Amino acid sequence: MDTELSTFIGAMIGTAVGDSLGVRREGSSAFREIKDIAPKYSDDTAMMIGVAESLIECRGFDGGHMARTFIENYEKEPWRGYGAGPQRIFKMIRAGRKWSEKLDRELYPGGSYGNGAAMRAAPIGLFYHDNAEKVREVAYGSGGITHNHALALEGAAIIAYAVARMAHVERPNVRKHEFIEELKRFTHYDLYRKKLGIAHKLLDTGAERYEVVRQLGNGIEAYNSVPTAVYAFLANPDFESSTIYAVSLGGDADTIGAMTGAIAGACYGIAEIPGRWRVTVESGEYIERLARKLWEARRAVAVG
Ligand code: F2R
Ligand code: MG
Repeated sequence: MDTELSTFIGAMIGTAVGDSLGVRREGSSAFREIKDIAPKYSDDTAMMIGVAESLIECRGFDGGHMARTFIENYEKEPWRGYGAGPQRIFKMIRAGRKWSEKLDRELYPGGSYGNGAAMRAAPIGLFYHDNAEKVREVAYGSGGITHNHALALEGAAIIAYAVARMAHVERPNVRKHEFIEELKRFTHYDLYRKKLGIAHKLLDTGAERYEVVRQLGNGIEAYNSVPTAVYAFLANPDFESSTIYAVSLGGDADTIGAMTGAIAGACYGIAEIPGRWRVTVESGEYIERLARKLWEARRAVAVG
């Protein structure tokens, strides 16, 4: 299989697998490894699918279209466990408000800093993988439909950029320290730079799980989960161990699992995702087809 195509499918199936591995552990405080995925993915994957569907149909980012896609998908399956903010925002838009009004700022001071923009960002990194500024611009545009706190948007940009970079590394030999330094250079925010620096140090010390959670976090806030996902990816040698480890940290396990799965899936490619997960993940065939369409759409835009 074409390496780039394998990256696209790996990142999107990786999101769904990480999410499905963690979804039964979301909110747990115990450190426990689990190896079986749940039969259903959650809002993390549903919204990642929405991002991909819209990028494919519009051959790039269109905020109005992406917002409509999110809403239509939510209305078909409102039981997926969506965050409180997005659910209210979708209803506000249905009632006539504009998607671009930064509606989360009416719900949370300064907007939402939840990780809902980051958890769905993988297709953006894939589609724009050769253009870091476009990755940031579209991560912010897509994130801003539901999240306008600077740290939520930056978290989305970091996940999208991490996925994007995986299309350019000679896998599976990611140079961990260079990669984390690259993310530190990419981010515009001191808090992320600081946390990525902590992740760098933890990589060197081989820290216990409680220490990773104490220093990086495992919460629903983007800044308490995005650096943790980067760490979970870098601290483990393959897709399987990265995602099992991510989920074993507890807390917002499905979302840390989804983000880790996106980066690890992009890095190692679809062939390295264990078959037992690849064949049982919900809507796996649809997600693989979508990843292929996203890859084709990117090639058409790049060529045209
Ligand atoms: N919704 C969940 N989990 C809840 C349980 C689901 C259950 N299993 C079920 O089936 O119902 N998980 C999903 O939501 C997270 C992503 O959330 P998102 O999209 O960021 O939502 P929101 O509402 O924007 O933010 C989440 C919470 O963060 C706090 N918060 C955000 N900004 C804040 C601010 N400025 N000030 C204070 N608090 C702020 C609030 O508590 C929000 O509710 C993922 O985990 C996904 O899996
Ligand atoms: Mg979650």
